[in-house]
Amino acid sequence: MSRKSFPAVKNDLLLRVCREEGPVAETPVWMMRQAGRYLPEFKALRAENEFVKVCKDAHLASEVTVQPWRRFASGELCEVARSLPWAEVTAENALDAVIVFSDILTIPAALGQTLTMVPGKGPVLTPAGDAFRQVSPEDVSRFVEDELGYVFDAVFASRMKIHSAVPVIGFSGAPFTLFSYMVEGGGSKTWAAARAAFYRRIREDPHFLKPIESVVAQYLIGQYDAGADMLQLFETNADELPAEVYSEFVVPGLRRIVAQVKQSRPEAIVALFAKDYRRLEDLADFPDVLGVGWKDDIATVLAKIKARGLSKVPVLQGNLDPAVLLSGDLEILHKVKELKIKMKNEKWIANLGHGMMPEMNPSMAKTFLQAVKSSL
Ligand code: 1CP
Repeated sequence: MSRKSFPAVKNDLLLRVCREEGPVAETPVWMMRQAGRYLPEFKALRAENEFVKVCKDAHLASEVTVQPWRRFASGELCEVARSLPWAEVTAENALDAVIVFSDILTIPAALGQTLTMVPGKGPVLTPAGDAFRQVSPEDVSRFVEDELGYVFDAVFASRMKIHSAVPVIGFSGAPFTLFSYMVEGGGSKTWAAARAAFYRRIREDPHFLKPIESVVAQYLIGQYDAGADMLQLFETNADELPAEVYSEFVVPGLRRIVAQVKQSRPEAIVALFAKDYRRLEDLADFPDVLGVGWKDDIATVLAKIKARGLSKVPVLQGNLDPAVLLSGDLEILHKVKELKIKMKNEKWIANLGHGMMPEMNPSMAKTFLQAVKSSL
């Protein structure tokens, strides 16, 4: 298989920051969980359509993917920015990427667990048990194409819908986070069952996650081929294991996934978001982009990475506390300014340190985007 050919991305700021050697004057920006949850147009679409149906229908999924771009593509000034003499909006397009509407739980679903979205609770998977599908190495490509091809269709439809105006970001859950959800059957406060199962499994076979790794790598490659230029690995549960366990038993798999994707698709940009991992600097030598969660100080993370003396420092992405968006426009402007000072002349993709929340509104997102794009 190979990649379809596409018209070049028009606003390629995000790609340039990742690919070019030197600094790029402007800062690209997007928001984790920008599609869905808080947007009224998403809520309206969801009221009519079940979550899994939206994921599986390329028309609906691409519709949700491009909703934030439709809203934020024009560089209108937000009220607060307009009233401040030191805030001058310099860019026309506020939002520099769209992320495909899907979920990390598509892989557990493909492996045989039934996924349902329970209102007020979140995603629920039927128990993994013995029904767990084992995919042998020679079957991975076919399996991913058959079971997850609908995500590739959603990526392709999204890119077509916006005529390659901005890059489309594809994503996957990383193996440990997927394993946690598969064991628990959904989200968990403590993740104790997931950790317990993980300890048992690595004792039997330290490489037990390898079959999931191959699926993840192939899944990312498929999204790249369908039109996603950046691919993000979400390791939301990186901090749910002791750091030394994570480092010994999980990080090598992340390295293998990134290596496999980069080897077969050198132009693909790979981002890793290992949320709150205490040794983030140890991950700096393999992804193109390294996400920084909101609990970390991005300047400290950068200093620790630089102290490693690597030949190439990854682009950092993040890390505004999403709660800042709930604290008012002035606070958003102050905090974004602080971040800009920390990341001045550094390679940086402005983003939140985790996702948008359902209780947020579009005006908060807009203030954040305009604050990044203004000359604050
Ligand atoms: O911008 C976007 O929303 C893009 C699509 C997207 C992404 C990147 C969705 C749609 N989910 C995800 C990733 C995802 N899903 C992660 C990793 C990143 C993160 O930490 O946010 C995780 C852990 C999930 C699992 C998940 N899906 C949860 C968390 C449950 C828990 O208790 O831990 C929830 C609530 C969902 C549902 C979901 N996924 C996406 C949307 C829009 C929703 C809301 C559900 C709805 O519409 O009813």
